[in-house]
Amino acid sequence: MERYDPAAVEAKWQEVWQDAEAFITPNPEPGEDASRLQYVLEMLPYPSGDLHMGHVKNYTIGDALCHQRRRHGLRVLHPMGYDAFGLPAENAAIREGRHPRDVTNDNIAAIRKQMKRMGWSIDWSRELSTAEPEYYRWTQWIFLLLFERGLANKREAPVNWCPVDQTVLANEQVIDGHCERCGALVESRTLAQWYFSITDYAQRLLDDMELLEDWPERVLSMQRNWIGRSEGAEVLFYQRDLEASISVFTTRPDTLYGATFFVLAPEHPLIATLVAGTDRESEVLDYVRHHSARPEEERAQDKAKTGVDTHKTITNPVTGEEIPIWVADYVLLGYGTGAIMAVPAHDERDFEFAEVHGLPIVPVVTPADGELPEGEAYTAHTPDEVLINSGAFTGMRADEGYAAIVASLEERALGKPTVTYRLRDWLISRQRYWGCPIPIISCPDCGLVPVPDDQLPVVLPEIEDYRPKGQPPLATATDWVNVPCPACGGPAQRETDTMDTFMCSSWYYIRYVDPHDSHAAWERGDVDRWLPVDQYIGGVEHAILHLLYSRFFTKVFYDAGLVGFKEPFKRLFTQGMIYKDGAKMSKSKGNVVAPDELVARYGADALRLYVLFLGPPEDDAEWNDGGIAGCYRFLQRLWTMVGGLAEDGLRVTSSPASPAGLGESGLALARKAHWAIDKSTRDSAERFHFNTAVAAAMELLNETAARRGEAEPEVVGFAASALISLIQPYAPHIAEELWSLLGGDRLWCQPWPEADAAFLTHDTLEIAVQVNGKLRGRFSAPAGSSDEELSELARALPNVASHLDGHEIVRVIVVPGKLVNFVVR
Ligand code: ANZ
Ligand code: ZN
Repeated sequence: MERYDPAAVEAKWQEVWQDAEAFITPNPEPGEDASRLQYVLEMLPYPSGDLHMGHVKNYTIGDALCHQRRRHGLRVLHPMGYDAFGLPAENAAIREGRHPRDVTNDNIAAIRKQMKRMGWSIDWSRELSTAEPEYYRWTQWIFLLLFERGLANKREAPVNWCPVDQTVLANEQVIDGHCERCGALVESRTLAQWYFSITDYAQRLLDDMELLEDWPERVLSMQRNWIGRSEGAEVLFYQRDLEASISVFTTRPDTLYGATFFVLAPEHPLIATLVAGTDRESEVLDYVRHHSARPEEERAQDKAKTGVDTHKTITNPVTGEEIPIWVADYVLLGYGTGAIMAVPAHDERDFEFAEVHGLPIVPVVTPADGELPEGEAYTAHTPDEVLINSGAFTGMRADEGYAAIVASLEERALGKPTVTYRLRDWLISRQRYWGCPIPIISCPDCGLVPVPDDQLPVVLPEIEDYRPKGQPPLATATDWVNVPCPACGGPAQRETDTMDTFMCSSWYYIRYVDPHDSHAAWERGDVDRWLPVDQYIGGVEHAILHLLYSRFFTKVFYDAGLVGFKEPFKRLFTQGMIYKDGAKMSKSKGNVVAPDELVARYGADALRLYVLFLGPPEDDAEWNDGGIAGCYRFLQRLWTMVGGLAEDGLRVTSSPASPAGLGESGLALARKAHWAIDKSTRDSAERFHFNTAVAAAMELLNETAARRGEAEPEVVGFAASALISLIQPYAPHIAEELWSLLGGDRLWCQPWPEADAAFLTHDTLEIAVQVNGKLRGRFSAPAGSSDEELSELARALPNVASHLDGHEIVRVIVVPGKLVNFVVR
């Protein structure tokens, strides 16, 4: 037997698989049994450099599932692609004086090579890159679909502007007021921007969570919070000088009598008119200038409540009183209506503000026992609380008061019940080069005109300098920008913003169905046969935006009759992170373990095995350099043992038909093999606990090695076959090699082994019995006996009974499957 040489074995089988087109999965024929189709998908990588260990874990989990499902007779779609547009490649290109396309394609080439080296069973015929015109032609088509459906709008809005990257940032790219990418302090600017109306879908994004099976609860709740549904009322407050009403959103209309002041967000459009020509104008506008720039997340959490008095008042619609109007940045423009009625007695933020600025505090709700807290807002919602100081509504229970006040406002056309969502429209414009061009032409006469379908794709123009200089880089390509209007033929200009890359990655899972179709983005028939994705696998860092945007797109496609399903990902699995020395493995922490070096040293199989062996895959795991060596040694032992068995003439063997007639050792080994099949199938298929599945295979190796001299050769052959078969999804190369060494063929398409109940149920275990730690007897018990059953059986042994006699049993310690210890006095 030759030495285990992973590099040689792995190269050999990768070639075999490629020649056999083992993992290429054509689309099903129209009549084909759809229950056999499985779409297993891992989130596509962003090609910013090499693959890191997080990718290795992600794709190894997905690959293990694919192998198992194929071997369960399912037809598995397992594609791969690259999320190839985006800032990091562009910034790297600027640094290196290269074209972003070249940087990206080099990275893709490196990643592809690494992926192939890992031996993942990917259908490479479906490979795609979102930065290729072949793909982004359809991203543009989707943009126009949204545009035609009224879901893509251009409007002026204050945006987060990164002065270093010279681009707009989404709210979630602003961390503590700084740019997520470069760390620069973010500024506020007003720009005309493209938005997708995802907010129109807020309620459906909530309701359809019902259709999601097996999504992690924490991801569902993150989505729910992000959407942030709030029920309440809209109330109109009349402002005399403006001769207009300003509307507020409140979740507590029952507290309307306690609204003692009114607050506008600094960006509120009425402020300038309100203070125009007054002696407060310069101070108020000064405040507006300085406070609009602060990111909303920060403002929402802020303790110090800054604000400025406009010296204007507004009428409380129920008390008729004039209450002061303030401008303060704890009120956000983008939520509700951008204005609030402040009820300091019952809202903490308003209370702090009133304290700081000396504004009146009037309690209007009190708990049933009448005790209002001192020096703080009363915000608790107790069931029987009642309204006080509330005119005709005084004495009502708060929930009745709520309904009655809203009804009376509605009667006077001063308010109505409403639902508000925290979710914002999706800002998709980016003022950068390396992205998908927005297929719109702006004409002075016709407005915003879609680029006609036969002129798609709008190909990204070649330009000299990608560096942003205040205007989008595409604006410098004047020959490209200036085009005749498709509607009237007059001079017009192309849109010079590019799209947020989240747009590219929100529909790729559909394109995989037919990635090279040049006539359509997809064919509905094929798509409806494969989708929704049966199992999606990715990092929890994408739990919100990527999934929400993909869900939104799918609903738009559904509404347009382009797909027959409402949710793209039926099941979702989110993997835990890999830590090293207590910190998340990342380039910036300098604690990255590079997959390449490990593969070179131990082989892809050992690395695959190790990332699965780290622990339950949903948990965060600590990297341990010694661990992979352990997995490598296991494979080496397996190699040596199977090599020996092959020399002894053993072949791939199926299970003995029944336990009858087997010797003691053969029976024990056959049982162990069935136990391993049962355990590793259940642990991996039901819970994705590949770690315990691998551990079961390791136990089976030990048992086989120990019993090979005594057990019947067929049983040894069976145990070895089962072992190889079970580790195939994790270490497919060595498994294939050893399988063929035992005379087997194409393990990747052999049926998954089945555990035979006849070998499982009668398992008995030998239990030792101690009294005060001294061994007093042994007995056999069926595996799976409960603690109570075991202690009953133990107590019945004569020698144990005599040692218990006359003593008080203080404690019974049961070590399941091993030991019962009576502690007596
Ligand atoms: C009066 C009131 C009384 C409120 C009370 C609360 C308690 P959620 O539950 O998160 O939806 N609000 C409304 N729009 C706002 C904005 N643009 N910026 C900051 N705060 C805003 O929060 C809804 C409540 O947040 C609303 O109800 C409003 O304050 C405030 F005892 O109105 B409430
Ligand atoms: Zn025109």
